[in-house]
Amino acid sequence: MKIYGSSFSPYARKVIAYCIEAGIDHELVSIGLGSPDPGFQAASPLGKMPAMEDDGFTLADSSAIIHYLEARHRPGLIPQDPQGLGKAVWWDEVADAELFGALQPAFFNRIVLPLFQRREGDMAAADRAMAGPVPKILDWLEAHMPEGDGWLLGERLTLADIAIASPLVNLRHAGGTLDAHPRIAAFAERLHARPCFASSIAWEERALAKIRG
Ligand SMILES: N[C@@H](CCC(=O)N[C@@H](CS)C(=O)NCC(=O)O)C(=O)O
Repeated sequence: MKIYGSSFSPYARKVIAYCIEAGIDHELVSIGLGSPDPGFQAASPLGKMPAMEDDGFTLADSSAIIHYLEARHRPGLIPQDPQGLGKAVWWDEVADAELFGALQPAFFNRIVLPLFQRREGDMAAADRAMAGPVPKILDWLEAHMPEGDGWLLGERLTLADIAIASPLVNLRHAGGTLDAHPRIAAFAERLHARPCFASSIAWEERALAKIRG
């Protein structure tokens, strides 16, 4: 199976981490935003990453891809009981829309524009995001973190944990800290140390250091 995307994308990173946790063989075809790669263009009707191709079947959108893979391989990373399933979908949406939604202006203007596209970022927009929407969603998340070594949906790691952990990597890249959110910090440290995130984070940090010179 091919995954088209960049591990800097929280959505692509989520799919890659899911595949590693699930033990699903995959090849990352590394592309940039709006890539003309014909395989990516064929797999992603709206030109957004990630997209995938699996035995000739193409699909875009991180959540759609993960639900397809869960149905195809049954690794058990998404609960199948109605309530567990509903909660997993909900946490995935919180991660994609609320957490990364709040953070996106900071990541885009501090990292994507200046470092990847060599264009000036809107630092005021980045600072506004980091001063308002980001702490607001982090405050909420802090109050809903699992106790101790627990997981968001109970006793085992699920898509919910992978989905929330992924944009927390972008927070780190964008210069955000979790000093005021110790429970999220402990969760992030635990999740980001897992092989499913650790190697991509190390690669991303090396790439950023190289670009920054
Ligand atoms: N809901 C989509 C969001 C995908 C998305 O917005 N990806 C961004 C990169 S992080 C993208 O490709 N943006 C390019 C564009 O909007 O044209 C998913 O979960 O995959």
